[in-house]
Amino acid sequence: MRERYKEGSARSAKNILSVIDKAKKNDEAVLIFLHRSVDGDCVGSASGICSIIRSFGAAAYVAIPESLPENMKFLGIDDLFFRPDGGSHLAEEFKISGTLAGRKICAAIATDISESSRMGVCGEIFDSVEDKTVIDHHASVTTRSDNLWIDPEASSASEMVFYVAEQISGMTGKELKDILTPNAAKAVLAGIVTDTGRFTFKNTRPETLESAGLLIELGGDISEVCYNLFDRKTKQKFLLSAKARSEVKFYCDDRFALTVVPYSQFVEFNADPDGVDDVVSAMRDIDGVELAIVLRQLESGEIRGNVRSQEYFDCSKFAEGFGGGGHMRAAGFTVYGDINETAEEIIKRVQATL
Ligand SMILES: [Mn+2]
Repeated sequence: MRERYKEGSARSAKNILSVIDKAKKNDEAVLIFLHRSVDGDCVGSASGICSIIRSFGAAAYVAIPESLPENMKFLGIDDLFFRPDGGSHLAEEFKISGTLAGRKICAAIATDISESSRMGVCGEIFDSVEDKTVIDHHASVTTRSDNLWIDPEASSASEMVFYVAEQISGMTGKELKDILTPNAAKAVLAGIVTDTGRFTFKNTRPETLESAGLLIELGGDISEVCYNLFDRKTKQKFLLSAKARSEVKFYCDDRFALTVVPYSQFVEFNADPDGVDDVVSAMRDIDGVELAIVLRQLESGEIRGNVRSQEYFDCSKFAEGFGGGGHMRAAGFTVYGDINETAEEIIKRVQATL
């Protein structure tokens, strides 16, 4: 059943094994990269790769451009991360000597992203490393490397990483449970759960469920993952989400739903930036709505757009018009400026295309 991923995952597994060899031989470290506005899939896939590399005795860290969202703390994977602007001992050392615990960086592996422009403060580091490997399911690729595995039909980068782990197990004879720790398995499962909307999106294939089943066997607790990533919420988040839903406006004969959440509302409800994460798919699921967009303004002035469609609208292409990207049915972008003017520009562009 997993036949379609065989060639790509085998190639990627060989790349990772050679990176592990190189790191061990020279006592150097591997850095793994993910995208900014971190989500379950980039965290899950990067953690999976980090666990694989460490299980063979090589040094590896996940370079993260922002703090891990509160709803992912339950994963218990804090020890995998290195935040370049985080002020830790590692960050200070890296700033001064470009090393991590005395080791030079010998290779970069990007998961769920291939472009340094979407890695925030970590992008510059990714660009500076010559040996690059990419495992991603986003179609847009600008990074040049022989070691790319891109499969836009895969549900998630995390599912791809699971196949890489399986291949590495087969190639080395090391058992899968010794390659993916229980916490890493849980993180990889969280990645698949996130990008498939708990196995409800069209990207959920039989092999996606099969892999999720194996990850549960390895220690991933599916109800813990779903509860923390989807259902659990603070009172503040609940109230802000209700406010954002009540302010939805409809355009294009009710086929387009938009809600705008200025920073002042996050302050009013004392809610975190992820306070409206659950709103966009709820809007997309309204009968007759093809396209849903949530615009939120963060403390930094950054305006984030989340774009979801039901059947035919190309979210990725639309987000690219604002410097972002993603998938056909789910995409995002970040802009700066006035949130109401941004909303007007969005309405104009949607009216011209939808
Ligand atoms: Mn993804």
